Amino acid sequence: MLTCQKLLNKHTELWQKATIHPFLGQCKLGTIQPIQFNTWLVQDYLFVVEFTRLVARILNAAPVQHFDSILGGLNALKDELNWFRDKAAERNLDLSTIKQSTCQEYCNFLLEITEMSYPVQAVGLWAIELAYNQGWQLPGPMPEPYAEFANRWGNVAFTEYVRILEKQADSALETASETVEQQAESVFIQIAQLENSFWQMAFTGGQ
Ligand code: HMH
Repeated sequence: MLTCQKLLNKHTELWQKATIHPFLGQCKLGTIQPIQFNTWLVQDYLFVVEFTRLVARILNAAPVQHFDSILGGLNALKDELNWFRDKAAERNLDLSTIKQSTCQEYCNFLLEITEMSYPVQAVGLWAIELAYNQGWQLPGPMPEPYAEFANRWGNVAFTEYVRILEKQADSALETASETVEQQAESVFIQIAQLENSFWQMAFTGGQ
């Protein structure tokens, strides 16, 4: 039987690339260039808009026992979108800009996930949230102004939320066919690759 932990164990190197990146290392050191940080911030806002739509579609596919956590996640996303708008305003950033190619690719992929069965969607949701939870948590405390960003996804309540998502994905996988297991693994791999490219976008412009 496939579990989230098995995916992490099997794809260690890929997952490290998704969660350990010079972008985060430079936030931790306080040496990230504002233009790079701002590129990430704007593109992540655009991503989170589409991610919120994904979570809404996952709610539609989920068993009622999973509603509490998913509705909690949607509520947190409401706060997060408003927080992104505040952060962008503080930095005089224009959020009505176009998505760079990596961001667009990731958003397109979110649409593909919801065409698959619920166990695959549950694995996808867990992996996307775990990437940010670990990514922002692993470097340890960050200096201002990045501490606030690290804390948003690295805080213990968010870690707990990701654990619940893992349990839900595992329970959905219990009755999954081999085909569905393979789809879940493929989605996990693609998310790991897209997360790595997303960090990289801050440096390359995502072209
Ligand atoms: C690219 N992955 C990306 N952005 C996010 N905000 C999350 C995951 C988690 O919310």
